[in-house]
Amino acid sequence: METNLQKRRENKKSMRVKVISLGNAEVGKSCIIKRYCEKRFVPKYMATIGIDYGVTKVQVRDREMKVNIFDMAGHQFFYEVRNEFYKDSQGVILVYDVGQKESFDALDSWLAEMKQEMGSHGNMENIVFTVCANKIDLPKRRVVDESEGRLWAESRGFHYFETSAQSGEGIGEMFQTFFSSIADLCENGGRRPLSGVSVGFTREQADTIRRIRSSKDSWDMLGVKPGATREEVNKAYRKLAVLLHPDKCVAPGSEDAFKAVVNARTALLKNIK
Ligand SMILES: Nc1nc2c(ncn2[C@@H]2O[C@H](COP(=O)(O)OP(=O)(O)OP(=O)(O)O)[C@@H](O)[C@H]2O)c(=O)[nH]1
Ligand SMILES: [Mg+2]
Repeated sequence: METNLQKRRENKKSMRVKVISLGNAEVGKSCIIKRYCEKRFVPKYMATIGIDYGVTKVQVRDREMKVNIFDMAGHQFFYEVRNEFYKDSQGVILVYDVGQKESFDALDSWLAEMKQEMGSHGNMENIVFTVCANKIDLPKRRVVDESEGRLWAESRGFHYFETSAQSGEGIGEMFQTFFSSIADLCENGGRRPLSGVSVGFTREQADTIRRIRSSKDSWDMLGVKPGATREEVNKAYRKLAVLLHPDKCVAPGSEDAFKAVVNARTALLKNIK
């Protein structure tokens, strides 16, 4: 009894983490953070001068997390200011604009700059990276497609999200997954838990199974809004079914997750005309 109580108390302890944002100028780093923290979008471009700093509190499972966010300027000009802020980060939000190929191609050089500034003591392996393919609200100007971005991210063991700071799409999910992975990292003694690639399943599959386990209802499980159409439910179902089909997915728990998704879809379709 006492041990359980102690454990629960420990879990309630708050964590302090540091995250940074990286990516070319004007890709939307500040707007993504603003959308999450302030729930708003500013269309006018105001370049970040050096660094912007903010702090936010988030609840991850039963723990409170105090997140220090360092929003970096993308302009080359601010390199000198940026370089001191790479150290001691637990998480990195890498952003590119899906309408600007150069910003996608630049992701490698952002990683290289970070690695160089972290020096020999820093270990890039024990940091959670999430990639935001941003500005998906402008499909006509899109030049980097989802599979290209996802492959780049997931082959490195990074999360990948399609986002729009303008509409808010993908932002909540991105931060939720990001913070939950950082919590996993902290609980794992500061080491990134085994990446999906090396254990035969992708991070996305693992995250989806975790999300399905913790979903509050069938809508939530399929990731659609209450009141969604049959078509939307089927589309969401198909995406999850392909991802989690037991024939293709070897992640632990995929079979149960797959069954749960099938049941959720059946339950929802019963009540939609
Ligand atoms: N349509 C659209 N515009 C966006 C989106 N995100 C950002 N923008 C716009 O893109 C411009 C740049 O956004 P910022 O967030 O300031 O870009 P940044 O990456 O922080 O730029 P630096 O601070 O200079 O490195 C602004 O005009 C934003 O309004 C998005 O998802 N969709
Ligand atoms: Mg900015």
